[in-house]
Amino acid sequence: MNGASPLFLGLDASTQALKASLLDADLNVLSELEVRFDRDLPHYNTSGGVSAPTSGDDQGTVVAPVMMYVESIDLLAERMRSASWPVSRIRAVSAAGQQHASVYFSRAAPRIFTTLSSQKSLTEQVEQAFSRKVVPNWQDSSTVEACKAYEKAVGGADELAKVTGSKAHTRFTGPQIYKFRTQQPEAYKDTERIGLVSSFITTMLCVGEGEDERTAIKGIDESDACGMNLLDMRPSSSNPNAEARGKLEPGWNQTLLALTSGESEGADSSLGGASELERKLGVIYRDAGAPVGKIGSWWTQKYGFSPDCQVFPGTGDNPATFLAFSLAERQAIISLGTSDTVMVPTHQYVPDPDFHAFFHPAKLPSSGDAFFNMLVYKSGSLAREWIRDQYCSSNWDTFNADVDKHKLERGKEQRTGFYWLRPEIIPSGASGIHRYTKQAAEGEWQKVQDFSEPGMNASSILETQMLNYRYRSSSIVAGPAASSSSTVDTSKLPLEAIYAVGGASSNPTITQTMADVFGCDIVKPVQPAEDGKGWTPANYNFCSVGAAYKAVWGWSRLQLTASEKVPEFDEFVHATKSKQAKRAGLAGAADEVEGGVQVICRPEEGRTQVYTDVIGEWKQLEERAQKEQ
Ligand code: ADP
Ligand code: XUL
Repeated sequence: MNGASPLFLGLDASTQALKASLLDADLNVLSELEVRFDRDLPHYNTSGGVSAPTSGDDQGTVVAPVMMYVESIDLLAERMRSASWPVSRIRAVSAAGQQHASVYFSRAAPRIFTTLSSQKSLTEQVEQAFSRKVVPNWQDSSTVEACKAYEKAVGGADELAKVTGSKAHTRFTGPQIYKFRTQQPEAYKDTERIGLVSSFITTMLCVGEGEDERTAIKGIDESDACGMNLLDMRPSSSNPNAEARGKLEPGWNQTLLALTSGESEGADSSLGGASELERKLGVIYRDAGAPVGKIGSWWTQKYGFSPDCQVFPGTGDNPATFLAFSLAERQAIISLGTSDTVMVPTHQYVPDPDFHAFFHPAKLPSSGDAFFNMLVYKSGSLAREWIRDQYCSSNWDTFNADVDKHKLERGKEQRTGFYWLRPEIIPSGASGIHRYTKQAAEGEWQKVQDFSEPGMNASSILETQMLNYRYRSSSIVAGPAASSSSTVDTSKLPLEAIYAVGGASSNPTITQTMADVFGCDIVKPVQPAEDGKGWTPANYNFCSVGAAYKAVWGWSRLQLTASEKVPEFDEFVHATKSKQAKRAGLAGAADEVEGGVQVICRPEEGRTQVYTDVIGEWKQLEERAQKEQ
């Protein structure tokens, strides 16, 4: 960290921790810090970042104290000071937040946020700024009734997915607000504004004595708003309510606002109906690279941030992670964590009740449509671990050897297994363990109790998972018609490169199987090693780094002259990383695809066709297994 060159900050307010990444203008990650809620703020008595259930809670309630999140901001600022982060050089900041979770600001909030003393902490001053003391967590499932009402209001799950990009989900913000309004109407009435965690952190970055009350509470980022079941994502051609401003006309859906606010259910008119809820939700930021303000005087006076530090809209943790990879077309991220998550960019709106569709979190309003679809699978690492423990001596090396020994081969016995240990998300509600074998190419698939050798379960689960991700990626890449009619052309390979991340991506057999099934390279982000000799794996927190990339992009845009072309986010990140590679003398290295990306696995000759040949039958077996559950 030499000289006085500009620095950039990305924050990640996730389930268990508040994390920060400090970057330079070349997108190098210089340092990271975090505050872990359970460990560092033990007086809130959380476990995994959430409160223990109380006797009065509805079934499925999962919440966290809003003041814990506030105190984590105080503590993070103190940690930046203790670590001597040169915060006066930070030119821009952007945050990411746990998706779906909502924060409720009281009528007093705007005044409180603009009259803060820099002598005191936020914790000491902002308690009265919230009309609800808890933040419903994304793991909350207490809103089943609200979800039913949501789907009914628009004509079913498929319709709701078409309108809002997802079917009704208990964790989504709209059903959560519905529950709050029905159960605590007085507190709802006393609510000045409703934000997401991302907009809450963004708001807190702008607080301080002398700030403007009218703009003190920040709006909601368009991409994060897609996780609310409230935003109408339909293209204007199929959206009767859309004004003619462009091809895509997202805005809050009036039918769903009327339902959530109680207007269409005959709720007390003093609650204000749909228009009051719309006011509470505030503006939607369509350009995430346009600043929402500068860092507040509380930050400049108390911690020495520069008054020139720009604040860019916060977004959801998944959209921010998506940004950390700045995917080109036909690239995807597959995260092999506790659960497996697949994120695929697309230029078409591809709603499907099984997936989530989000607007691209950093697109220029003037550019074409851009989205990403997210698939979430419960049976990720937990199911692989279960196979490892049951059949592979609790050892990943044995699991890997079993995968190699029993992988699908032409002309040999074929095996497929579905291991839905807990009700699955994709396919929705699938459960149980189902195994099938076929002896010859023209034979029939038979359901079997067990395979002839225990180790066969290892290849079976891994191949099924990867075929599943390939099939669904194909349907996203093919566009809405293919997705809705299930007529995916499985002979084509959907992707050209996959970023593999998460714990299980360190396993070379798992990434090799991924490469073979998808028929494409598996890549990892890298950054120049500190000793200048080659690349080092980028083991940083992708979510806060993605948020920081957005801040660098937004800030760079402000430095352009009027005649200079504003670059797209992805273009900007690629160009900056290539510059970074050149500067480090590493451009063109044999294993480098482009600056900052390294190939870790390539498909083995001939293997992909083996999977292409079976994927259609595999899909039929998946449907059969659901019927036989
Ligand atoms: P999360 O962020 O969801 O908590 P991680 O991304 O840290 O999870 O991934 C944790 C998972 O990684 C564990 O559940 C474990 O099964 C898996 N994992 C770690 N090492 C390996 C390995 N060598 N092979 C397969 N899976 C692994
Ligand atoms: C996504 C989801 C989680 C949270 C975690 O739909 O619910 O990934 O965003 O923070």
